[in-house]
Amino acid sequence: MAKHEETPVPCYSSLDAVYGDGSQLEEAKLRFDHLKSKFLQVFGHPPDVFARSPGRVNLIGEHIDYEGYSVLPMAIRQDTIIAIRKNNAEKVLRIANVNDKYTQCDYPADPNQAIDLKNHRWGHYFICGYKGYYEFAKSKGVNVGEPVGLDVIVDGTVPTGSGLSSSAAFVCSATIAIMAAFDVNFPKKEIAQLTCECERHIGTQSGGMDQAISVMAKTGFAELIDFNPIQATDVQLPAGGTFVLAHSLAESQKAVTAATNYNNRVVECRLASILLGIKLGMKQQDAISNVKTLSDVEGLCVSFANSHGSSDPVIAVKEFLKEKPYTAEEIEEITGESLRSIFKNSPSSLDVLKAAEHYKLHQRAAHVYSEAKRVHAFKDTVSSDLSDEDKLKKLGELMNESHYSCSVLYECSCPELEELVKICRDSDALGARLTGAGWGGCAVALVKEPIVPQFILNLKEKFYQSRIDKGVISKNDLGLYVFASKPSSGAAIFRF
Ligand code: NG1
Ligand code: MG
Repeated sequence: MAKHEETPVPCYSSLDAVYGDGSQLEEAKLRFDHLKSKFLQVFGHPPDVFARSPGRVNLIGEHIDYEGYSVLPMAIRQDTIIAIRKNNAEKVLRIANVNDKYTQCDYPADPNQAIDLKNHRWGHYFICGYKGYYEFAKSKGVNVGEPVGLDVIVDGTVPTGSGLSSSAAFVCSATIAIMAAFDVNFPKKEIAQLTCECERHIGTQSGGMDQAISVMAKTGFAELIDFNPIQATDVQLPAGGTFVLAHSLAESQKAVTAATNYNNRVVECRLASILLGIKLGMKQQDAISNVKTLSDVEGLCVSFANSHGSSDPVIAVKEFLKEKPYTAEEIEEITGESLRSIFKNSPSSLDVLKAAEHYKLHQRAAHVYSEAKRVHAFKDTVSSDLSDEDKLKKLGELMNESHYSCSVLYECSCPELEELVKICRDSDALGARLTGAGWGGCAVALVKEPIVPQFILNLKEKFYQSRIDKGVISKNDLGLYVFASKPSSGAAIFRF
């Protein structure tokens, strides 16, 4: 039997294969019916095919996917569904949304178009998938023919800016819908790779976690995702624990703040790895040309640690990267080359250099290496012969350590997340941490199953009530901001 990730995205003729047979199925039926009737209303003909791809919660392994390290997310039930149909009459991509907040975006049917990053629009994420499809199909020798128009309607239930990857759910769903409209399909792991690359057209230098889990998830399992090449290993979580997601209500607009937040950290990691490479004996030019990520120099760091009786790469970080932030000049003195020249081929990195005052290389590298270890400790704990109770306790501790590292070393938390994580712990969570990129968005807490209702009530009382009183959110929407989540299934195509 072919491995799960080698098989193409499944195509179903009914919704129950993905949405089960309970209340979720009823809800899904209503959404798909609404999508269909809205399509008819907007475009005057019915859609041809549908696609869906879910959001995700990352359980552990934050800000390390783009450094080449494994992460451990699970898909959530919230997803992006898309209805699509080719339109041979006009060479236009018409992208509408069931939510009036998102007005229709039209783009030319041109796979080579540039995305206008200075004017961010929601439809840009669809264009990422559109460009990605063509780039990939051409590389596979598919005869793509002349571009045609596409009529598209989108319905997303993953809250935006919440660290639950609404963006990847949209990009993956778009890519798969486009493929289905053109009657082609590829192995899931290739789609995971192509969607990871094409989401970068939006201007963030993301890793591949979100797209990989969105495309490859399986009901009932979290997945250990490895990169280079992308691979997914099922992780069966211990019984008796539930992951509760809670929104800090601070929205992180990653596409807009990339230069100071997300891409800044990618640049800092690159600089940290180049400096480590040089300090550990590489020639300046070799390090600059060949070292892209901290995982590229881990071997050197570990050899150094070994010579000091340890295998922990953080020992090398402590020895060779000073704790005080580096100025650009200090780094240039070590590399022998200007930062502008090192990053000359990456416009989004040049934006980072313009905005940065200094670079905290020690802290960023210490986070990445220690977080990579925690992912494996998490996986090893799950498969150990500890009792379920002891496993859950240990997983909670690892989540707490991960949060500390994100907050203190990587500085990707925010006051609202700190408050929320503290309330989760005070409400007897086994562990709690920010999830996703951070700077806002959600926290994830591991909670013993029997106390989940009381836990959620506590959060309502201690975190959300004051925000309801101030009119920040409505009481009726609370279920959208705090909920328990089970590992859900990955991307799918529907032809009814
Ligand atoms: P979110 O939380 O969806 O913005 C981002 C990146 C991931 C990963 C995490 C941090 C994208 C599409 N996703 O996720 O690849 O780096 O941050 O662990 O940029
Ligand atoms: Mg995202």
